[in-house]
Amino acid sequence: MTLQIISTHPIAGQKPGTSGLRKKVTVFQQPHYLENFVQSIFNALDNFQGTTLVLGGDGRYYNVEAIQIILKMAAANGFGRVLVGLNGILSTPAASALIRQSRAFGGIILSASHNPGGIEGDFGIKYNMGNGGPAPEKITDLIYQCSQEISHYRMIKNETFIDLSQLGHHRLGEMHIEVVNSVLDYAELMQQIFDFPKIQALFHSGFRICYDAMHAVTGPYAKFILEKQLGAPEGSVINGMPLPDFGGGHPDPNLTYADELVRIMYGDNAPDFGAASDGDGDRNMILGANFFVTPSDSIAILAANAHLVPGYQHGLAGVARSMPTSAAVDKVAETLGIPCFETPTGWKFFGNLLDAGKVTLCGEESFGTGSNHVREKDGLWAVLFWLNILAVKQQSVSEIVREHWLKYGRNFYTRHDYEAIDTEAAHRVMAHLRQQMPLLSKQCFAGYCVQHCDDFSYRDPVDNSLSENQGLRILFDHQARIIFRLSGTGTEGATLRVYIEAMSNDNAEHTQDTQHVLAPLIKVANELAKITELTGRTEPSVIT
Ligand code: VG1
Ligand code: CO
Repeated sequence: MTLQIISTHPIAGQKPGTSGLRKKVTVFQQPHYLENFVQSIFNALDNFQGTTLVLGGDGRYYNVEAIQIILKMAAANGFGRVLVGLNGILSTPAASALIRQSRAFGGIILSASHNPGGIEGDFGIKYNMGNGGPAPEKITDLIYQCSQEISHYRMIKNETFIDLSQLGHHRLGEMHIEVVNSVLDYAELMQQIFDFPKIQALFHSGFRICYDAMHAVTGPYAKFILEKQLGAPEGSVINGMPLPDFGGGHPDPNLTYADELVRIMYGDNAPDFGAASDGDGDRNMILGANFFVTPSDSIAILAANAHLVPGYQHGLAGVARSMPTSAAVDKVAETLGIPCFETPTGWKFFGNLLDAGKVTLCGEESFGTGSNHVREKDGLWAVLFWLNILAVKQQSVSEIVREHWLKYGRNFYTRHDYEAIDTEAAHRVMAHLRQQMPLLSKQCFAGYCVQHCDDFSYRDPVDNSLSENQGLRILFDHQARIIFRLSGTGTEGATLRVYIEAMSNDNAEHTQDTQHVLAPLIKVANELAKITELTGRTEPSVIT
């Protein structure tokens, strides 16, 4: 094998965000761009010579080309073995499971998750550690630092394209490559956690599901598990074929972008259960017939019913949620007498808590739910968890949620996103809010009085690391909150996220519309942040 040492220069902006480095495909296609970042990952790691690397992505445009480049770089950098998903495809949770099962040194996941794909769309890359979880901040900071100092990268010279379209073994220089089918391993893991016979019986009794894979990575996993193993009728999985541009759609499972599923679930003769997952398969949206379950409620309901599922029948060690996620799960934790941790946004902050055995379930308001079975959020796992609960309780989705509200109260919750706004305008909004915060204490707005304001910071209870500036919080009495943060995953301008929550113990109010109940607080948020004045936007681009 011929080792090439190729000279390069640092490229600005290779700073990983909430979940890896995400940029337009055309940015990644620039000379040396991908290579620089991959070499920076390797430069930030120690002692991986001869070890195993897991490699795969969500199948979006440029996935296959990037994998061929990374294989040649992994060989030149001294990895002993690379496990690659069939056709270069691995869902994010399956990659996490594979890293753990194969005791790999780590993994490289190629994904921009819920961002649009195709030649005009986004691409992304992130590094996961040997525990299967996203690299923590101290590693992503180091990767960034390496990207700013890089002078050369290593790659072997080899013109042959490794055939990833079939299972099998290859050699590249000294390195061994194995093309694996992760669907089977993943399905087996799910079978260990959930009561498959009970779910089979549920489908057998005529229960109907519609699962929208959004032409993204979960299609093959969902078809195999739901239709083949669990016996849901063929056609229960829609948009099940992964496409490089996700069929032109936006693979983000929410009420705006999963519109086909929403039409079915709110139409005549709607199925009993609806679900969707995102580009890389780590997010989930849960629907009943004519009914939407917010992700914040979903994690609370899973926690409250976990004892019904074989994998969690002995109880939960604790739960964790990202700071902007509603406090619905906190109440369940209190009732169960287990700890509830509040972390910054991004799955990487759950890793230490899971590794230390402090928590079993984790969730984010952004349609992310997961557990200690892997170290990523897991869309299909959440769907199976719901199916297992539905099979045991023999109630409808809406009945389960309403019963939950009756017992714990309802945390009305919404997120308003202002996408692709001017970056400077976004920073002006945050600066304006920061400036006002010291003056807000004890002031009342629309009947809500401010109790506390801060810029959220988190001290990791396991390694004591500190993460600051994680979102501006305005906490009111009666458990109401408004939170502002800027997205760390967008690729165009800036995205301002406004999270609004209010608690209701009044059962008669529980069936009211969320936007209606939260309207006064939404108005307060817009006025305090001067959103229209500073950004020119009169309404959010997406409401979830
Ligand atoms: C968003 C979500 C966050 C999630 C992240 C990655 O980040 O808010 O909760 O962990 O996406 O999810 P941000 O910084 O844009 O708010 V995924 O499915 O895109 O890997
Ligand atoms: Co995702």
